[in-house]
Amino acid sequence: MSTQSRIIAHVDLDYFFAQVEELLNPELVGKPVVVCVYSGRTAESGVVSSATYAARRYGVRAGMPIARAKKLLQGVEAILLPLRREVYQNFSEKVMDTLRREVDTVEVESVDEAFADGTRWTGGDWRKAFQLGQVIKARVLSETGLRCTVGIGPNKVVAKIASDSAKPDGLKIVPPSEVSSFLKPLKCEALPGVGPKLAARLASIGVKTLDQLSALEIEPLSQLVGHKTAQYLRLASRGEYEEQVKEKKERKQIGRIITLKNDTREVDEIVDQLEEPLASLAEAAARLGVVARGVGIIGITTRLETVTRARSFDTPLSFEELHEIVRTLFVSLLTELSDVVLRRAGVRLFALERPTHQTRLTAFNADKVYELG
Ligand code: DCP
Ligand code: CA
Ligand code: CA
Repeated sequence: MSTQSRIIAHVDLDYFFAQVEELLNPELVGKPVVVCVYSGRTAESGVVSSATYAARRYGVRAGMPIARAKKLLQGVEAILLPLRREVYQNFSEKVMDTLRREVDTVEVESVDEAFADGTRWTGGDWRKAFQLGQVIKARVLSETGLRCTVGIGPNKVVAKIASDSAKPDGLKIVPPSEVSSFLKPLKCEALPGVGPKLAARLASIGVKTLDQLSALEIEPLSQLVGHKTAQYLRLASRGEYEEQVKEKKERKQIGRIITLKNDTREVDEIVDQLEEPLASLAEAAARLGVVARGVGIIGITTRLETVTRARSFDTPLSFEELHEIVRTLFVSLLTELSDVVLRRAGVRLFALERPTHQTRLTAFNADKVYELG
């Protein structure tokens, strides 16, 4: 199949972190909700991570200091929430799995974005592109409760710009015949990878739109921004930057850590409390479609020191084996460190790999994952 006929979708979750908070607490719907990363230095220090559209109406934006957001929202009934990364990560993984069930190749771009190659799904027929977008949006909504915006184009750059242009809850199709007219009027910043600095540099030679950028000769552009960037800008501004949608490398490890009910060095007590985190890890591994050949433990002592032990094996471990190894590791750790009392304890799985003969994630379920391969 020629590169011209690819049909690529870019999926971007709407006001992602804030939308998850809304989803988990329906009372927040429609209100100005601001998810904040508190740096912990003072009660107010930190930045805005994500804001609902109701909050954006007052000028609140991601990356803005919390104090500034508070000022903008003075007198408004706004809700500021601390970031819960694990919660959003879980939703993110659910969304990615939903996409993987629908199309062949999914490239996770960030916690709230992915490219999906819909060439096979549509049979390369642009008349089916809209339907693809609708199906993606409907599946993501029904399986996770989240709304997203989908952009579809003949390559990743066009698809990404299309979704940016259609937020929120949008669907924008840019077939090959419309690429040029879609891109031309846009500002240079619309291109992925063009930030304020690069845009300012381009503006210094009078280049503000993609139309102007695409008309520029490669030589003066290279002198201004360097050869590599110039080549990207030239192709991307014409909608001709082709890069395959590729599944990224697996996550290297996954882990869970808990604060123990009370400080202890009793192995039974510790392992009992790690039961649930271990099960949740097994589930996460299942969701990722991987098995683990390595397991490690971590302890934070009452003196706030970190102590760890780990073992790896030649073959993937069953859930029972994991359990056993975790216990053994804690026994040896606490025997060796006879004066240590633990405040927190955790488990991590590493050497994650896809089991052989297993191509579809949907074929896994949490109970069986460690028996495969
Ligand atoms: N994020 C962050 N800090 C930033 C930008 C983003 O912590 N400066 C996080 C929070 C966002 C998530 O990444 O929810 C995704 O980033 P987006 O830029 O896609 O922003 P949103 O999803 O929040 O909004 P939009 O609806 O505009 O996509
Ligand atoms: Ca995004
Ligand atoms: Ca987003």
